[in-house]
Amino acid sequence: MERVWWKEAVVYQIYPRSFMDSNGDGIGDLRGIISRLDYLKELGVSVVWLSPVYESPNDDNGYDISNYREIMSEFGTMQDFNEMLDAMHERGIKLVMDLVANHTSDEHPWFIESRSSKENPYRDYYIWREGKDGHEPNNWLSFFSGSVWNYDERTKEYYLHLFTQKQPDLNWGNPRVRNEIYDMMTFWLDKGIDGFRMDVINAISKVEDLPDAPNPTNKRYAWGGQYFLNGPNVHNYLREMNDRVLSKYDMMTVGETGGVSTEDALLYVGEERRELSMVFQFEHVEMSGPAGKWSLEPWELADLKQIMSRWQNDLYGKGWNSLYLNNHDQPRAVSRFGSDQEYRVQSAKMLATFLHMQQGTPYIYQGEEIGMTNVKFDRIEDYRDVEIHNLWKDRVIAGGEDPDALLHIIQAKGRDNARTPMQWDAHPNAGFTTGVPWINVNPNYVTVNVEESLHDSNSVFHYYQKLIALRREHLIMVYGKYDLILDDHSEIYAYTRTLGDEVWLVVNNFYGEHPTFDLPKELVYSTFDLIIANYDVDPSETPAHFTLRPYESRVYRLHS
Ligand code: TEU
Ligand code: CA
Repeated sequence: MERVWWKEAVVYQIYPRSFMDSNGDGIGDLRGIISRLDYLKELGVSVVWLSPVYESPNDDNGYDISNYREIMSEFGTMQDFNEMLDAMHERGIKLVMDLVANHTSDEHPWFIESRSSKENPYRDYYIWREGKDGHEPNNWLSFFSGSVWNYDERTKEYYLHLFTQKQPDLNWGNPRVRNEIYDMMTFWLDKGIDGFRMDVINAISKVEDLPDAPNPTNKRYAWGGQYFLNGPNVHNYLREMNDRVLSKYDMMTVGETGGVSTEDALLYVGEERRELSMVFQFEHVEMSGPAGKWSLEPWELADLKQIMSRWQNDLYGKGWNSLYLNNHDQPRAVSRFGSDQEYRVQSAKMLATFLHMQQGTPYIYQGEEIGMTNVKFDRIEDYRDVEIHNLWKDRVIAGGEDPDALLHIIQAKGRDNARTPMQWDAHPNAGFTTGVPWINVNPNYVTVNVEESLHDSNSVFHYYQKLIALRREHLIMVYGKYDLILDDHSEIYAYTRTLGDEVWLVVNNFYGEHPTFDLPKELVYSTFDLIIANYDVDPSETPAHFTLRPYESRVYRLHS
């Protein structure tokens, strides 16, 4: 595979509202980010992905943009932005911005024009339809509960919104819309940013006639993803975007693409396709069984192996993977895939090893590098996420479901798990703010925090630092071929990486027991060295046979 900087990078995601507050208003901001760049440099990451910082009424925390060319006033000014970008570049850190172009805010001037009359020149910037027999134009279910349609009194038509009512979908079929987006991208790239993370980019092309979705269980609304995910023109639009914008810069792109198979993904990231650098696939964060996201069904190690290995194998030599276990939309990785109790530190390190040793660009979500955990708020009022509140209205207030049962699920799966303030130190509010934080801090900040992690040479932080440093030294971590071993083992997830005549063996214990590892016979070696491990390893033990401790991880280099 061709060597490129973004394949060799480690990306750190900042959710600005919750990262660092510089002025005591309880909301993270750009000057707060600037004040913590030395921390990121110490960690060693080479790229920051910054969740949206554009002007927004914050119905969905910045994923509802009312002006693409201004900074949200709560976050600072364009001058702060310019300073932040320079400060990152001075430290050798590149900046990837969030591109939210499937929809805007309903407070964007384009939408204000669009809804004002059917004849307005901006009418066709959005997707408007007449009702059908006094109902919505079709039965599609929104990502955030209820219909995707909202009736607008003024012109007596409905507009489409896959997310909240305040996030109307842009009409990408209109070439004027596409030109506006390309110009806006050029504006930011000319400022010197290094790439885009593209929000729900595989939803920008809807099928022309917007048919009803199949509705076997006869609910009021039904999932219509097949009519808007990976739609008929999505690749034409991305090629056009690539020709007009992306190809002109040395940049990276990562498309957020829920619902893609590996075959679909290769159409976005195939090396010859001239579309995107990589995509975020969702299969491993959607393992929870038929009831979907809002269920407590446990995930299975066998499924995780099968999914991750399929992505490793199917993209190998053809297109690039991204690697992530959590982000601002997902529960905390250590709570979900590891253990956030007795073995928090060990399991956080194990998960990091498991992920960073695979092929692809790893993404670290803020706080993951110190093993931050899920939070449990006891009252629905303490949650802030619009998705959670819409769900609550739909299922408890309108639907009469048991509030305690739903709260329990929200505590495990809700997006606010990822959005509590970054835990900097043991001062009140975790050192995030001197004021009242916009969302409560996780009470475990007293022990789980950056300051503590920096002092402890055995911390999760120092383990991440080592993994990131290893990637800079060893091309095998980036370009080596992945092969799953011990496929059927119920507790161990093990694999090898191979580059030329170099072989690395990666062994991860996903549970709190003491399984034994036996090296498959075909893997012969004469000498070995230990690359990294999350426990002290007895030097007399060999990679041929050993017993693992709870959540233990080891990486060996095998010499033939
Ligand atoms: O997310 C899109 C998406 O489909 C999911 O990640 C979704 O938010 C999640 O599964 C709901 O549980 C992107 C952003 O990452 C998210 O924060 C925004 O809310 C959404 O788009 C709308 O812009
Ligand atoms: Ca602030």
